Amino acid sequence: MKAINVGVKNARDWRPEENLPLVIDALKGARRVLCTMHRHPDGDALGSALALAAALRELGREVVVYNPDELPYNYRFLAGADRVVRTLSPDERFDATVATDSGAASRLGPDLPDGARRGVFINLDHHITTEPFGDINYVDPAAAAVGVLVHKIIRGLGHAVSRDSAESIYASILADTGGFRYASTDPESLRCAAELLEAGVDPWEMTVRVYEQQPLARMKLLADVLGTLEVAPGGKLATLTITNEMKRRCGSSDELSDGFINHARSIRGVEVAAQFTEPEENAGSNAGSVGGMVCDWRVSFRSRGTVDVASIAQKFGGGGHRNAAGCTIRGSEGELRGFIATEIERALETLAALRS
Ligand SMILES: [Mn+2]
Repeated sequence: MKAINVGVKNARDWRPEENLPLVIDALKGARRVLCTMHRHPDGDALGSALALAAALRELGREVVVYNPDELPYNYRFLAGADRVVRTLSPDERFDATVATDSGAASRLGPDLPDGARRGVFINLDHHITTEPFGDINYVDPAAAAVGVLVHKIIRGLGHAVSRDSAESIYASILADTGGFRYASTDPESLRCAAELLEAGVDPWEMTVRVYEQQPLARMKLLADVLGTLEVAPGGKLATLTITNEMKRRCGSSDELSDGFINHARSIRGVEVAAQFTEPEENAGSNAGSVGGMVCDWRVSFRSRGTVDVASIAQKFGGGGHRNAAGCTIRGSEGELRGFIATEIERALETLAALRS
């Protein structure tokens, strides 16, 4: 995900080609390395960290990978995922600490060692909004995934990319390009992927592991959630609803509903998809009256690209990116649908006025 630059005024000022050799030098001189990533990691954060960790271990370095949270179920097969530690003891010392895909130091885990104990702090990222929190900031907003940066680092270390590293890099690219479908897909990520196949990655095996090992509970929940699909008058807004009752019935949790909203966005004519999720703490208070249930709905938005959903989310006290944003709105589903459809009409009218 990419958004507006707060770290550096001009994306070019990150000077990735000047920072890459600094990272390589720092890692060449490091014996003990900590790899970490943003909390609640996605496929890019985890895949890029595991790829670098595997390569450094192959080069004889002692590597610890740390993240305090549950790893995404569909990336736990990656080599080294079973060795990720959830806590770090306060007396651990490293020669270098590498953070992948993190955006801000505040998104790292609570056990991150302090300045003296973490060694050279290396920030690997492609968020345009990232903060330059590292001693070295290798940030390339043009990169499709942080895995692409890790690929360059491993080659810069003079090391052949192993199959373990290649699979983790490939997973990171799959995650951030939506399987080579999003606008982030570019010649560089496809060239990188080609080299990963040469290093032994089996694309169908990766597809199966990442996309086709879904828990049955997730499919049952999807069936229930698709049953709530509504297209607002005008056809530009499609909504889905997830209640606690549905999750209970399917034996499912929030993490298993990841990506459902894309089904709503994929309908012809729909510009914006919104997903209404009942807050967990709402337990049972309105059970049985889904249609009219009033609560503080967690609302996620996905846009096809024309409407800026970050600005709609901001009107309701939330935020996010142009094509993916979120907020909380109190009301019934019908009311929410009305509020949001009005905002979308307004946004489309403004755009039409600008064009004419
Ligand atoms: Mn990423």
